[in-house]
Amino acid sequence: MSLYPPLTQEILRELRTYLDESRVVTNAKELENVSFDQAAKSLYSQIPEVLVYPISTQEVASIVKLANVHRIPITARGAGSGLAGGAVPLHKGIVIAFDKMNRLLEIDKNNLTVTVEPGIITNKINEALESYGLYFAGYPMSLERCMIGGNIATNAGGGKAIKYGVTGRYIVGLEVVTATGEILTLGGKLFKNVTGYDLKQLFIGSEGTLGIITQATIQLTPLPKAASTMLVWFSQMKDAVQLVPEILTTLGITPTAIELIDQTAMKYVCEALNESFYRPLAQATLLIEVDGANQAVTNQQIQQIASLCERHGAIDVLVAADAPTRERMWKTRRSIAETLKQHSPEMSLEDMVLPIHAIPDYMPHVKRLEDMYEVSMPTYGHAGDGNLHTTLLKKASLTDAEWHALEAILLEELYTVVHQLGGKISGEHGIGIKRKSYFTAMADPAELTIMQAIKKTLDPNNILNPGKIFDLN
Ligand code: LAC
Ligand code: ZN
Repeated sequence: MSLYPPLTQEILRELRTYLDESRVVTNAKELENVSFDQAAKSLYSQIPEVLVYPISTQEVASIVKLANVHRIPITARGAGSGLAGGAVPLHKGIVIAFDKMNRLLEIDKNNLTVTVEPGIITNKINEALESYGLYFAGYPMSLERCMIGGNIATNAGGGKAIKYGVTGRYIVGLEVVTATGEILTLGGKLFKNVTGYDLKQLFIGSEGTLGIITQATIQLTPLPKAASTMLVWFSQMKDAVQLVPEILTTLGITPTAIELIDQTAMKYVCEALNESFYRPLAQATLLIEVDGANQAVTNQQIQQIASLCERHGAIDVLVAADAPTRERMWKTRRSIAETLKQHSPEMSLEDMVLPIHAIPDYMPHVKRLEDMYEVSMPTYGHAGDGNLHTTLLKKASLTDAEWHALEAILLEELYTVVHQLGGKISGEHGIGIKRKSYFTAMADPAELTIMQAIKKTLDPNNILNPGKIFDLN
């Protein structure tokens, strides 16, 4: 039995008084399109009762007020590029899609900010800023597809977090519609603000469970004038991962990125892209980048890092000689998730985060579990900030049901290792539905109780993305 009442014709009629007919959608095909995200569809999907496309904050507020009165669940949706089932309307109800709230409202060069609506594709923000010599540095790897609202709702991270941090660091102002339909304006064009509790930060990364983001002001960073990028191949995985903290601590250089790609991930992605970066003798490859104001300096820094790598077991180094080669290196890295999904649509793409010094202790466990259960779990990711994408690929010989049973065992094992090494089960994709049971089992009970109390206070009828992150008792 559903915990929520059905969405009646009367509620639909009311919605159509706020939004024109064409933006209140009930046709089966379109509802199906928003029933899942990038988490395995066979496990995580649900068809909502209605899909709405607001064009203003006022419209969002009206929809939420109505839903709150009738206790109808609401799931806010960006591009549906999330990986934890966060955008799945688990309890049906209303999906609010932000495709039509996608304007770039203001570039304020003098205050180093840009103000946007949530439905803008993240990369479009940076494209618009390029001629100003500015950019939003916290963008995630899926920047060509994802929307900024989803990035904020998940506090998404990316490949340059060592130097630049993640989304939340750059969100200085936020407009949020609360569960009762109030419009909150938090922060502003301010790079510091300790005026009361930092409510803005509470909404960032709350996966749509505490409020709905309708506008954001983003702090900008000067676009670096130079960057140097290289691939470094290691015959031994342990040499590559042991080197990561060394690179960060011994040279006095903060790289922009230190990305890890293991042998299987590199092989598959190079085959898919027809790219030449695969080396059969290399268990691991690091993609390392430094950026700065001057090409001579970044070149010299990348050479220093290359020498350190060569002294510690690197078997080959390729420094990108030009921008197209740099882009080929990054494209290779960015394309791994999609490539592995092609191999195994039922894959489980993980994003555990560890203290960087614990990565060498983590990797042998992946190998141990691969051998023990005869599965392939390519591991790649943001080694420089400890955030790894171990990806559980479905064994072809298993049925979906058998695979999902094995997947649960593997996840339990991996998450236990991560926990024991001082890590957390999600560094950038969030808990959503997918990790809810693991998160609630592993969380400190006192921490979980506070989170649940916050949810109950801000969303007394539990209408905002219910059933995500944790359940309420
Ligand atoms: C990446 C996504 C999967 O790093 O987070 O490619
Ligand atoms: Zn990632």
